[in-house]
Amino acid sequence: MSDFQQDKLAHRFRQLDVDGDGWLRQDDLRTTAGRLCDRLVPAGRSDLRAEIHAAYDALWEALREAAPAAADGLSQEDYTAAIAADSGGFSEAVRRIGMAQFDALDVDGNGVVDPDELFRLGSAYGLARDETDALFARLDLDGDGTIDRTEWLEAIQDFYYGDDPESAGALLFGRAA
Ligand SMILES: [Ca+2]
Ligand SMILES: [Ca+2]
Repeated sequence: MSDFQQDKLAHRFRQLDVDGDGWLRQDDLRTTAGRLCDRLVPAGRSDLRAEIHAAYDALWEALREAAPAAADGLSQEDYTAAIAADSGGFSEAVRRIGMAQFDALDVDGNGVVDPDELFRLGSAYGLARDETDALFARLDLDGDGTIDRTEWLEAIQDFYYGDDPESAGALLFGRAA
């Protein structure tokens, strides 16, 4: 794993370690899932809330499986090592979270995310319209003016496993999530 990848995961670890005690525990992930739901899931979509919580529980199980020596919490080193050693459970849980995020983002349910829908998410995280529009342009890999499910999942995958600082995935969790 490159220094750039390690830095990205260290940054993500600090975001996920909500209480900031240096240990990632299931409580941290449950808080993260709850905040994501509050910011993203439209009213009346309790099915999506449940799916996001279930997917974060699956993420925790996958991390625990990949870091068997860790007790009830993972250090930053444990977290990075668990992702590197993952046998598939982590990437599957990340994909599951990404799918649920996409469904929550796609407020009008037309199967693609448009710039307004991305801004709705970004503004909940304090991003300005020009920032979410710039992110949108990078996420829209084929340039057709919408983000489809494949493009969204590719960016998330790229965040965890990619090595290109200029990619959309590298920016995804910068300030946006
Ligand atoms: Ca849409
Ligand atoms: Ca597109």
